[in-house]
Amino acid sequence: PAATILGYPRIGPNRELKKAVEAYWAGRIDEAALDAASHELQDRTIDRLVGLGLSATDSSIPADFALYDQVLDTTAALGALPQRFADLAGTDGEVGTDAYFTLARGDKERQPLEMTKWFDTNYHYLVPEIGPTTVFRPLADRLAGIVKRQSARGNTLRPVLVGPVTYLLLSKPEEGAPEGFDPLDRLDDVVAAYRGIIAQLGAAGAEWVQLDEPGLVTERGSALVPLAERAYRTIAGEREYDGAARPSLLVTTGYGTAGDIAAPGSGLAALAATGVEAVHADLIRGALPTTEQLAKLGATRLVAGIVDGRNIWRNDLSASLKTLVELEAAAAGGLSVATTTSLLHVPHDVALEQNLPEHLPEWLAFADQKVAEVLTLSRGLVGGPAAVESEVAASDAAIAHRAAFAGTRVESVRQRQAALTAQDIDRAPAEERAEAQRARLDLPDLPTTTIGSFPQTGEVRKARAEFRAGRITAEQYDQFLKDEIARVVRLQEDLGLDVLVHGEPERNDMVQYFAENFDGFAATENGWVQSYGSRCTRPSILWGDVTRPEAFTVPWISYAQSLTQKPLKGMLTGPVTILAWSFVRNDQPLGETADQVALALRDEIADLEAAGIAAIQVDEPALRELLPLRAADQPSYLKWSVDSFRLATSGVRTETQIHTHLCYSEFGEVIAGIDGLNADVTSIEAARSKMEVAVDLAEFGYRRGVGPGVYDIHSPRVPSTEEVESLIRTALANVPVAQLWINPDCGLKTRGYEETVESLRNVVAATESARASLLAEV
Ligand code: THG
Ligand code: ZN
Repeated sequence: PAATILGYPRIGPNRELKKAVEAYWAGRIDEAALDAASHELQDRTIDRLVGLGLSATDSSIPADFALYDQVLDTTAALGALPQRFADLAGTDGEVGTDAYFTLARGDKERQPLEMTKWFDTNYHYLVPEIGPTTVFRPLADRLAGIVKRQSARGNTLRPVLVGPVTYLLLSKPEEGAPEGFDPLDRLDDVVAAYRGIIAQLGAAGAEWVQLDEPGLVTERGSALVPLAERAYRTIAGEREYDGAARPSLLVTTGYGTAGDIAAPGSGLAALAATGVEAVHADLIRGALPTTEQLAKLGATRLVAGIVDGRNIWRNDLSASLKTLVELEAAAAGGLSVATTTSLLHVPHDVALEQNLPEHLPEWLAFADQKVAEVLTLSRGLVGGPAAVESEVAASDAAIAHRAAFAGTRVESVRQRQAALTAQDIDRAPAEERAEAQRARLDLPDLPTTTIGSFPQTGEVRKARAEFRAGRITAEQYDQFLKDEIARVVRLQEDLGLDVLVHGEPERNDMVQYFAENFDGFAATENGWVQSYGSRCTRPSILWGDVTRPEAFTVPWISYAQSLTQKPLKGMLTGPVTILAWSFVRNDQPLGETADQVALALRDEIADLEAAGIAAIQVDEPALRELLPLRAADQPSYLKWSVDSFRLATSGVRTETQIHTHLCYSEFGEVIAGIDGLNADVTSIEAARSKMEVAVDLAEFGYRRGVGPGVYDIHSPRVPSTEEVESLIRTALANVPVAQLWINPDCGLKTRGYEETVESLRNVVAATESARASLLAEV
């Protein structure tokens, strides 16, 4: 194909897939109805892509239709069930629809497969569990069925799988695997199954198969190239499998530079030498391949990822065409135009947005607009600039408009940033702060608190919807929220918690809420992006210089504080998380944008402090998420990210306590960064990892307040008092009592009230008993 995309949003323009899948789980529709709904969406998606101009017959359109997750689809196509789920296999080892969803969601006895971040994105995949005896079998019936169905409709699709090296790289050793076992040890076995899958897809009519190998762009990328060479020699070395022609193969490397970053393109050249017909490079997050490496591609086609799959800004077509023309001259095997990654990370269609600020739509490209950009660039490459003159002129005009638009550069913001000094990110020494805060807050040993949100009940969501729809007045909605806050404050007093929260009923999402209250941001109405399974978020668009027109959390927090004598925490989301979960302007370094968000937050924090709030929490759950994939890029990231948090939080007095909250594990990697945040109290997800973080903290020698979670809020299970006591004991064995806080793992937003109240009651009881035994010891 001359023009292609690596993947397309699966959720549907009106979240049709989400609705169908959730209806199936709830038993409202049967499997036949789920199939019908997903087939209908597949048909509509393909018809849409053909309508936009992609060819229906030359394998330009990827068959990328996971019901839940593409890594889980690959697990199913390999029949790679871990022992603990072995009973789910069908008679030939196949993974049926219910088995597939059981892996994703668990059942009464079993935890689901672990969910974790897909590279440095906000998409989460299900981690395969691979052991020395995991059986791999070619079981591509579902994917082959999709290919055949579309073939009957006249469409030749290109089925997509996660490639073998990346699949095993993203896997974890199955429980019980011997010490030192690495899933990549099973490469040869898995490769044999991939050959079988590719043969099945070929038999179903696929002319091309796409294998995604973004694992090659990670820090382990260089070391993985020899493994990839071995794997792909076996898969692609011959044009025929057992006498039947195999489909052509495209290997993609989105999200960075494949292989050695010192020799851009060397990873592609190594893949090309194995016999694959096409290799793909990400030309935005990755480096441009050198001419020398391009020469080594020989007859292998280069698929140039030049339209950004990670962001929503309109492509600079002039610049892209120039790059493509240069690449074409050097790529003897031919050049195709493509996206950098699957379009899974962006919403469907700008045209579905009716209420964006007037200036914004022409700057943007969602998935459908990106398809058009790919096609325009491909036509420009074939027909020369004259063939796409009007499209290029429109792109030039939009980019010029954006650069010159007033809100893109706000002088007062620029001046404030230019005047920042080292003092602006510094506070009094931590010990001095701890003492002043102890005197002010007057807390017991092992103070108890929660992370911030309380259950968002159907009632809260209903009231918000009614207000949005104009069915209740602003006054009525306000009163509803106040009543809800009062109820949550009273509940916390009854439970005997020490530092209270207001519960956040006024917030839809911890990032969108801030985007809606800052200038420089726009929220979408329909810009849903899959986060995991059927769950989606609507990332806001950070398009201009950021300011905070007026205090917006202060009224809620002050009201809540007025209801209690106990300290109540102000609640904010930190700059890094706001960036990580938004679409961020791409015309200046992220660190500069982070500082602007930090200054807006700093203003809000100053107002909270002036209103008498003694403890302010600034959450950074996404600090780990944006960590660059390559070690060489990590120190500069940790510098700007940590400094932006400090810029937001260092304007307060010594006796004002700054809290932060982090989740999504792998703390070992960022513990120095966490220390650098210089927060007075840090709460961390820990219950699921059985307090391993407490050991990490001890090894690091962490000195400030810390609350490793003692209640796993990701499960409806109520922990017993004994269980919580045992976690507190483990924490106390590693963290001095003066530093230790007691709190759940994360916010309570997704939990129900019944289990929340019971669990918190046990947390408080366990804390009281721990305090009693501490007293008994002295
Ligand atoms: N907010 C944003 N991004 C996030 C999270 C968040 N990324 C990481 C993590 N949290 C992802 N987790 C979730 C958890 C729940 C949901 C989405 C992402 C979710 N979404 C609702 C749904 O799909 O039905 C829609 C929510 C809404 O109406 O806004 O439940 O917290 N930005
Ligand atoms: Zn959390």
